[in-house]
Amino acid sequence: MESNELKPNTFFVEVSGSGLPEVDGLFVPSTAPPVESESGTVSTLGYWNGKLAWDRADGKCERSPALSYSNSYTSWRICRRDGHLAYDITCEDELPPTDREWHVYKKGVAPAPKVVLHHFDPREPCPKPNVIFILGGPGSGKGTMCQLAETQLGWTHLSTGNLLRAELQAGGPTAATIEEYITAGKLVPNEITVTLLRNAMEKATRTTGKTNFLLDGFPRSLDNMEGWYEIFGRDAELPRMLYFECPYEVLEKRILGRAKYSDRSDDNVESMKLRFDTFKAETLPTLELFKGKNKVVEIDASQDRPTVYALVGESLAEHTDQDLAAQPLTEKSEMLLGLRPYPKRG
Ligand code: UP5
Ligand code: MG
Repeated sequence: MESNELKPNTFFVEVSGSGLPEVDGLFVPSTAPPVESESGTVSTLGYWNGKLAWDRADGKCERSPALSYSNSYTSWRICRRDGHLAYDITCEDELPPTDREWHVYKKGVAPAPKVVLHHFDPREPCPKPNVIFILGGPGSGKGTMCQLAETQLGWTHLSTGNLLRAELQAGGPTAATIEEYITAGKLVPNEITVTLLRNAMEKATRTTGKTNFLLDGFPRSLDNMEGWYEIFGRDAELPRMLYFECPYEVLEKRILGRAKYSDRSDDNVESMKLRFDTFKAETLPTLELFKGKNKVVEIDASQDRPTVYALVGESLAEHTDQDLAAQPLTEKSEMLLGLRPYPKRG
C-alpha cells in the first residue's frame, strides 16, 4: 500500500479501568516519525504497521506509539509508561476492539481495561448535531421509520421512550419513577428525559462520528422544549419536525397488534387510552408551536409502511448520504417494512 494513500488518523482512544493509572487516560493520534517496523512495513504519520496508532496524550510514555498494532503478533497492544506491554488482544481488526475483553499481559494488572474510540477530541466541545424531531401518536410508526432510516440511510435513531425503558431496565435511582409514569401513560419528569437524551446524543456523536439524528418521541411537551432550549440555547435554529398523522382507531389496532410480542407495560387498552390523552393534551401544543414556525412536514402515517417510508426518505434526502440511500434493502429493513416475516421466537 502506498503510504500516502492512508487517511489521516483523526481518532482518539480513551482507556479506563485498567487498574494501572499509567495505562488509563487519553491516547491521541501518534506523531511517531515514519519508520520501518520489525515486519518491514513503513509507517506514515499516525500509523504503525499499516494500522492507526496512538500516543499517550500526556506524553508520559517511553514508547511512541503507545497503542498500536503488531504484525508479528497479529495483535493490538497497549503499553505502560516504561514502554512494556500491559494489555493486548489478538485479532486482525482495523481498529482497537471496544467490544471484547483485552488480554492482561504479565506487565499489566487485572482487570482488562475498557477501551472507547472517539471520533472527536473528547477535550473539545461536542460538534453540533443535525437534528430532526419525529412526533406522532402512540403506534404511529415513529420507531419503525426511524429504525429504517438508521439501518438504511445512516441516520442515528434516538428514542426517548427507548432510553427511558433502558434506564428502567438498568434499575438506577430513577427506575421506579420512570416505571410509574410510563405505565400511567404520563410524561416522565423533564430532567430525567432531557438528561438521558443529551448524554445519548453526545455519546453517539463522539463514538460514531455521525451527526445526523432522528429524535423519536421528542419534544413531547412544551416542558420538553424548555429542556431543549437549556441544552442548545434559545437562539439556535429550531430543528424541523416530521409529524406522523394517524387516526386513533388505526393507532389502537397497531398497538394491540404489537402487544402480542412487545413486553411493554403500556401496550394494553387502558394504558393506550391514557397515552393518547397525554398525546392530545401535552404533545399537540408542541406540534402547533412548530407549525407556527413553518417547521413541520406532515406525513399520513395511516398508509402502508413502504409508502410512509418513501415519504420519510424524501424528507431526509437533503442530509442523507446518497450512496447509502442507493443500497438495496437489508433483511432487517425488509422485516421492518413488513415485506419479510420476523424469525419465529422461541
Ligand atoms: N406499524 C408501524 N407503521 C405501520 C404502518 N404504516 N402500517 C401498519 N403497521 C405499522 O409501530 C407500532 C406498531 O405498528 C408496530 O407493530 C409496527 O410494526 C406497526 P411503532 O413504530 O412501534 O410506533 P411508535 O410510534 O414508535 O409507537 P410507540 O408505542 O413506541 O409510541 P409512543 O409514543 O407511545 O411510545 P414511546 O416509546 O415513545 O413512549 C412511551 C412512554 O415513555 C410514553 O407514554 C411516556 O410515558 C414515556 N416518555 C416520556 O415520558 N417522555 C418522552 O420524551 C418519551 C417517552
Ligand atoms: Mg416507539
